[in-house]
Order: sequence, then C-alpha cells, then structure tokens
Amino acid sequence: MSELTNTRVVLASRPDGEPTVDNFRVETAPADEPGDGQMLLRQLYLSIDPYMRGRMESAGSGYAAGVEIGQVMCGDTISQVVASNHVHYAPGDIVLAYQGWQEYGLSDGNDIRRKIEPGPFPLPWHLGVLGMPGMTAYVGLLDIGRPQPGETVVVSSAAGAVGSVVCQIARIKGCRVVGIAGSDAKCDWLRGELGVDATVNYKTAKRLVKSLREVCPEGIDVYFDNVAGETLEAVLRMINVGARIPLVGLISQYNERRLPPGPNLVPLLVRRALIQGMLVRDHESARMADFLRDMTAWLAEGKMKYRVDLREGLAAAPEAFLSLFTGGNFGKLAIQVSPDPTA
Ligand code: NAP
Ligand code: FER
Repeated sequence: MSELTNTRVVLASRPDGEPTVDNFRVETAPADEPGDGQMLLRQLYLSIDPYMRGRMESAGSGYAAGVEIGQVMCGDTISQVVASNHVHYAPGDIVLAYQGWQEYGLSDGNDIRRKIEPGPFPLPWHLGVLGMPGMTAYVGLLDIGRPQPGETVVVSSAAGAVGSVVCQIARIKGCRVVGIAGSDAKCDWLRGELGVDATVNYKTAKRLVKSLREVCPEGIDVYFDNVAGETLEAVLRMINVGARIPLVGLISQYNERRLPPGPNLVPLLVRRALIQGMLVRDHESARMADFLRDMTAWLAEGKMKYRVDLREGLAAAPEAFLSLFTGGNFGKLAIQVSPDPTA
C-alpha cells in the first residue's frame, strides 16, 4: 500500500480579503496505511464550495472551525474504498465522504454520510443536486420560502449549485421565477434550459432596482438569497406583504475585509416579512429522506436538470475555488480527482 502517492492541497497561508492561489500549496506524500477499524479511500470527485472561504480564516466561519495552516483543505468527496479494516465497508464501495482536497485519505467511517449505489445519475450529482447544495435549495425554498402557486420567486446566484435547483423547484411548485446571475450565458441557460420566466444580469444592469421592477411587476413574494449585499438591498425595496426571505448565503461579502454598511431592512417591518437564516445541517435528520425521494423522482421524470462544472485533477482545485468569487463556475463546481469507475 505504501507505494501509493497521495497528492494533496493544503492551506499555505490565510487570505487578506480576496484569496489567491498562493494561499494553497500542492504537496505529495506517501498514502497512509489503514489501521484497525479504518479504511483507505481514494477520492473520485471533490466538491468546491463557497463555505470553504470561511474555513480559510483562523476563527472559521462562525458555525465551523477553520482549517489549520499546513492542513489539507476540507471538502465533501465522492470516494471509493481501496482497502478496508472496517466492518461496514468493502473495497470497491463508493461513498459520500468528507475527505477534503486530497487523492487518498484514511476514514474510520465517521466522515461518511452515506454509501452511493451507482445508479442513473452521474456521481458528481451527489455533490450537487442530490447532495448538500440540493438539500439547501430544497429546505431553504420549501420550508422557509414556502412558495405558493402563482407567487413571484426571485433567486440570486440563480445559475449556481444551489440557485439552479431553487429555480426549478419553484417552477415545479407553480411559481413565476426570476433568476439573477452574473452573465448573459447564465441568464440564457436559466430561461432557455431551466424554464425560468425572466432573468436579470446584475453585472450589466444599469440600475438593479429598475431592472427587477420590469421583471417583477407584481412585486416579490419569495427571495432566496445566496449573495446578500446590493442585490438584497434592491430586492427589499419591492417585497410584498408577507414575503419570505430564506437568508442562505452572503457570497458578496465573504472576501470583504470589513463588513459593508448594511441594507435598509425597514421594508421587512412594514411588510411584516420574515427573514430567516438557515444551515443545511439542522435539517438533515428531519428532511433528508423527503429530499432524496423528491429529488430522485424529479430527476428521473426530467423535471430537474443539473449542470456540473468539472475540472481535471486536484492541482486545479485552488483556481477552481477562486472562480466561485468571479462567477467563473457555471453550475456545480467539482474536481475529477481520479478516473470514475462507473463512467
Ligand atoms: P455557486 O452559486 O455555484 O457559485 C458561487 C456563485 O456566486 C458564482 O458563480 C457567482 O455567480 C456568485 N457570486 C460570486 N461573487 C458574487 C458577488 N459579489 N455578488 C453576487 N454574486 C456573486 O455556489 P453555491 O454552492 O450554489 O452557493 C451559493 C450560496 O449558498 C453561497 O452564498 C453559499 O455560501 C450558500 N450556501 C449556504 C448553505 C447553508 O447551509 N446556509 C449551504 C450551501 C450553500 P454569478 O456569475 O451569478 O455572479
Ligand atoms: C455554505 C455551505 C454550507 C454555507 C453554510 C454551510 C453560509 C453550512 C453547512 C452546514 O452547517 O452543514 O456555503 O454558507
């Protein structure tokens, strides 16, 4: 076993504002041997997510600790068991794990969320539409947004891993869906492929409020917020009485050295709207089975489409991660770490 070489990406330094590729270092080392009760996993796919920005801070993100300097960056993986001294897992098993930015790693089973039976869907979808981002979309929209047929649902980062699923669930629930995204290609895809009713490119819109008014003539009933900042500020100016705003992500602020002055929240009060934060982990025990049942059915029925932005090789992970903050990813960002035995 010791002849296996582990390529891994460690946190080399902490970012000051915007992260750079120099904050990461690619290393090689011999892969570890599994001890009693352990197994050796080989990562097939690595998920790249915005929350990783918070883990680059020494204090972490407020809901999870930071990665130490010199430690492997964290992350969800689709992994295959190479060797096992664990009673529940055998070589060849494919699992959804939390192995981070490394090709090989040991597991005692605690970081494994579930086994994955190769099925009709590509493996990386278990990091996206059938994984944490999909679950975030499902719970955030259905439980917190509570969309009703005919209502207007606005989604920011609408072409992303979470947002693209939110848009489609809102359509499935009979809503009018407006997507906000940062390129014309993303907007075209949202309207042309996902059936989103209208889109706004926030990077080219001269006045976001005016552009939103044009596509939301009846106001906004649900705003699924992935970005906060100026977009939230604009949306708040046209929310309806009783609007719901799942506050799910604030990516526009993740790289800020100092928090910008907040938006005007007065409309929340006047329109008796509820704004509620959510962490996907809180909902796993109660909602995971519902989520997987509905999402699997929607995928099988062709009601849900999903786009994976797959990059080659672990060494591409730092650049891939940075692209989250420029909109360079188009769909669920993931790394092909090793050849996929099911493809
Ligand atoms: P994603 O949307 O696939 O990728 C990030 C996207 O954010 C980029 O492609 C870019 O798209 C947009 N973006 C980057 N900087 C921006 C800025 N300054 N202003 C506006 N948009 C910006 O990522 P994701 O995995 O689906 O995550 C989306 C959000 O959900 C993130 O805020 C994430 O932290 C949050 N999240 C929260 C939970 C939870 O439990 N609360 C769970 C999962 C994800 P454009 O081209 O459109 O700019
Ligand atoms: C995110 C991804 C995940 C995020 C939060 C989470 C606020 C939380 C996950 C969990 O607690 O399980 O982008 O941003």
